[in-house]
Amino acid sequence: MKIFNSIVLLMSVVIFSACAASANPPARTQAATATISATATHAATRIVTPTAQPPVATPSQPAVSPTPTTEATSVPRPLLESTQPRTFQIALTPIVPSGLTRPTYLTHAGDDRLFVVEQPGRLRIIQNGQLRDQPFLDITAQVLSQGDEQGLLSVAFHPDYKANGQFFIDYTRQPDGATVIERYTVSSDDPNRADDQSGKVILVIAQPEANHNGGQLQFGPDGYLYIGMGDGGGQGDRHGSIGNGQNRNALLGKLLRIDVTNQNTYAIPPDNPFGTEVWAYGLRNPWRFSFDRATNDLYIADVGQDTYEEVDFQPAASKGGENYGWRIMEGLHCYNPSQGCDQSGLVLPIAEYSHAVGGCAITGGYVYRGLQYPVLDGAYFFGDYCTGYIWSLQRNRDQWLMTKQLESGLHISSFGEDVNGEVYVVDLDGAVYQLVAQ
Ligand SMILES: [Ca+2]
Repeated sequence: MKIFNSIVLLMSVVIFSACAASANPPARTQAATATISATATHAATRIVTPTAQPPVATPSQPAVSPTPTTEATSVPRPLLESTQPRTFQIALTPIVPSGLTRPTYLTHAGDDRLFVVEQPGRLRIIQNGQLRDQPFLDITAQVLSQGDEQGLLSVAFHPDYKANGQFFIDYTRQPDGATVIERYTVSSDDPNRADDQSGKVILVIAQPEANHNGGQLQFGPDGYLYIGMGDGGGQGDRHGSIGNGQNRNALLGKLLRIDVTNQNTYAIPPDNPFGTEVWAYGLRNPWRFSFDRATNDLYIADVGQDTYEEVDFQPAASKGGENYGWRIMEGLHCYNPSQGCDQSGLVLPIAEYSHAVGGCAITGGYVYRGLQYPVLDGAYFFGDYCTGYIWSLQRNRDQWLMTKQLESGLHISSFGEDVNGEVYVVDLDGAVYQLVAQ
């Protein structure tokens, strides 16, 4: 049993990272049922400006402290005294402390239930704090979930779900691992059961390798379905002469935007920037992205290659077409070529952290817009899969303040929101926590 546990831990450490060789699994010091909390200090908060900068050498960093401290991103920036971040302390309160099988995502359907995605191919419901035994949907037979990054990866309920009962899932299929976007409908007589015969495949995208499948679905404030697609996998976006990220004719390495309302499959919105499904490009593996429900701004967490993890930002007024840089750049640094890369036209991240100080694979989260903790309002929370660190990003005009809030020790596979905007943390080891202010 002990050996088995070790194997599971080793396997789970490399999930979602194509480059986890240098990552060390975090020590699990918290009991699963205990509230995870820490005191964060903010004196060292630094500011990341979104302007393009030439590559900057990373200063040597001290060993990661076992106690949470506020930490700058890896690129040294001047500390701007005039900007004051809101200070707060967060903690994680267990909602479902165990019992989920490799949960990869959490969302809601416009009511008080939480829907949790299990990677092997099930959707589960948490209702009144209890995990229902009966899955909402079970499609394990058609899901390929062998590679660490394969499986059922997310679900998005249609904005008009109450009327049409439609939801959309993103998974890698049997037997070839291609990405499938499929529509299902709730059963006519049970709100806690999907009609498992209602599946309608609307989009299939071939995957050349097992990793970098993206997997996030979100309906935007415009009612269109946004789909995060990884670059197809392997090291360094090696497929094609310029990789997939920079190839605007490929659907890999992109944020896609399609119209699925009143469609048999889908239509391309007339205002997409290139006349195709592509909304934005130059992404490596945008495993998680989200819209700020108050401002409609878009936050994309793009998993890095060997060294840097990044958060990309798209203002609500964007018309699409952004090039977020991969594989020309990894974070704020040239990648291909490794020096002197042409950064013209690229949209650089608003924040990054290095593997040396932060982890191995970024997990994007949400801007807090809930009701319970007004002090958190407007802060974007995200984490790292390998270390379990959780950071906040707060905007002050054109400056972004990144603060490490918590060392959770969890394998953070995702964040999620409920209907009221409260934020949750999903632990791949089988638990769901609510993010709270202390
Ligand atoms: Ca980038």
